[in-house]
Parts: sequence; structure tokens; C-alpha cells
Amino acid sequence: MSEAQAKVGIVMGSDSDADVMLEAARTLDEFGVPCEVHVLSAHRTPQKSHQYSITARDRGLQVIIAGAGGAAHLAGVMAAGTTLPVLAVPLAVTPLAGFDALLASVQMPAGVPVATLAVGKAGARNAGLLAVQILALADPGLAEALQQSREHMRDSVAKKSDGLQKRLQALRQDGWKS
Ligand code: RP5
Repeated sequence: MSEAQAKVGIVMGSDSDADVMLEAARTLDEFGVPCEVHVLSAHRTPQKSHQYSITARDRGLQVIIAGAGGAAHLAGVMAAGTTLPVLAVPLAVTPLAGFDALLASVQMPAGVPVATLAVGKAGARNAGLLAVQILALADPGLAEALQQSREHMRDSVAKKSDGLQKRLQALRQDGWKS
């Protein structure tokens, strides 16, 4: 069976970023959005990174998600080569705990936008969701799936709140002994 044409490209600066960045792929899979995943580096493979971004639209990609740590320039390099939306995920991999990657990703010069998500796994999850939201602008089925996902999330938070009420009640009945 041939793989579906990728609509989202997920790139990361190193295979050491994969544990976090595969969260974006997991999210896209959840919504049935075909994606591809590559290791590309703004600094270690600059030509290959540039080539990837300038050919992205013609290859059928609609959104690029770029994760990198440290001096995280990968999303900027992607955005320099394409007018597709580029979503950055800063990663906490250096002694600066992601603050370096956050600033490098978010402080783009006017004219070359990059949308920067949260540092780490929450950012990778949200990059996947935001990519789905972008694609859902022209896909009512995806929009409906997003709505259902939000409702599921609300139900699960409500269940957690109920659980907390029961725990509080039990602790009070027990005089806070356990
Ligand atoms: C960044 O340097 C990568 O995105 C990665 O987060 C970090 C460290 O890479 P490795 O030395 O683990 O390959 O460019």
C-alpha cells in the first residue's frame, strides 16, 4: 500500500529531539492527517534544510512544524524558503532549559513569520493541533473532528474534577488522617 501524500512536514534539528517531536506526529495521526518526519539542521545541514523548504509547497505540504533546541534557527530557515505556515517548537535541551530556543524561535524579523508554540511536549502537541486547525479551514470533516476532540477533553476534565470532589469528601470524613 502506498503512503498517503504528506500534508504536514515535521522537521527537527537532531534525532535527539524525536521523543518530544513525535508527539506532533502522534497528534496528526490521531486526526488522520498524513505527515512526514525528517531530521534537518539549520546549522549542520543548511543546504538540505533550504532545499526542503523551497520545495515543500510543490511536494504537497501545507504546513511545516519545526522543532529544535539551543539556538533554534530551523523554523526560521524553513520560513525563509516558503510562504507555507511554519510552526516552531522550542526544545529544552541546553542548560538554559529552552529559554534560548524560545527566544531564537519567537524573535523573527518582520516579514518572515514563524508561529511559536510552547517549549517541549505541550508545544509539539499544540503544533500538531494547530496544523490540524489550519487544514480544517478547508476541511469540514477535520473541523468536526476537532470539535469532538475538544468535547472529549472537557468531559475528561469534568471527570477529574468529580474525582477530586470525592477525594476531598473522603479526606474530610476521615478527619484528614490519610
Ligand atoms: C539542536 O541542537 C537540535 O535541535 C537539538 O535540540 C540540539 C542538540 O542536538 P544533538 O547534539 O543532540 O544532536 O540543533
